[in-house]
Amino acid sequence: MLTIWGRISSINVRKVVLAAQLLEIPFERLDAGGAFGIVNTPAFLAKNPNAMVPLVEDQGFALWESNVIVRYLCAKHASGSLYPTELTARFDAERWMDWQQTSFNNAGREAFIQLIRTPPERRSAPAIAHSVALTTALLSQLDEKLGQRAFLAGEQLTMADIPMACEMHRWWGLPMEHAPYPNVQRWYQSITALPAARGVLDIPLS
Ligand SMILES: N[C@@H](CCC(=O)N[C@@H](CS)C(=O)NCC(=O)O)C(=O)O
Repeated sequence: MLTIWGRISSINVRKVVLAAQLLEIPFERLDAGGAFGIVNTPAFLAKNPNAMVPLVEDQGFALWESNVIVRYLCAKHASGSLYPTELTARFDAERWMDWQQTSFNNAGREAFIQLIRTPPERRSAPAIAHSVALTTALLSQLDEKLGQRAFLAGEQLTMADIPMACEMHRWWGLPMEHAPYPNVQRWYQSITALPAARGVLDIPLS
């Protein structure tokens, strides 16, 4: 059985849990990271020297890096569907996964840290405003793309949608005004309606 180490309060852990639930593969999730510790134990570090979650172990194969884990699980269990096999379709999906991790996540992280993990009296309004401005530009791009296709990499759900759905769960969970992005909202609702989204996209941020 697949073992997933990581606290569910981590967006990167949620990606892996969402992937496993979409793939309907049996798994156990063990809390680790943050207040749960464990990540600095020798046993954990031997499997992930970065001392971070998520970490998965699949039949003795230990793997870290959330988007890589999503790719691995989809390639193993849903080749030709969640993991597109035609080359341009696959890299269309890959592109959105990297965009989530290197562009969108970087833009929105500070607003999340400030609004969820920083006490109100220590929050920086300029830092929040900067993060929101950076993210707003990316949301416009995302909304335009999702006005042209049902899912990020075409008309079918693929691995590309998994990290971005978790990202939008985090963004829309921030206690602030949110501008409407109708195409992103339509796409997101189509994913949150799936039974696989339970326990992942319906939990409060912490
Ligand atoms: N690039 C890594 C980043 C992993 C990461 O930043 N994990 C955070 C939680 S989101 C972590 O482990 N922080 C330390 C901790 O929780 O103890 C990935 O996508 O898996």
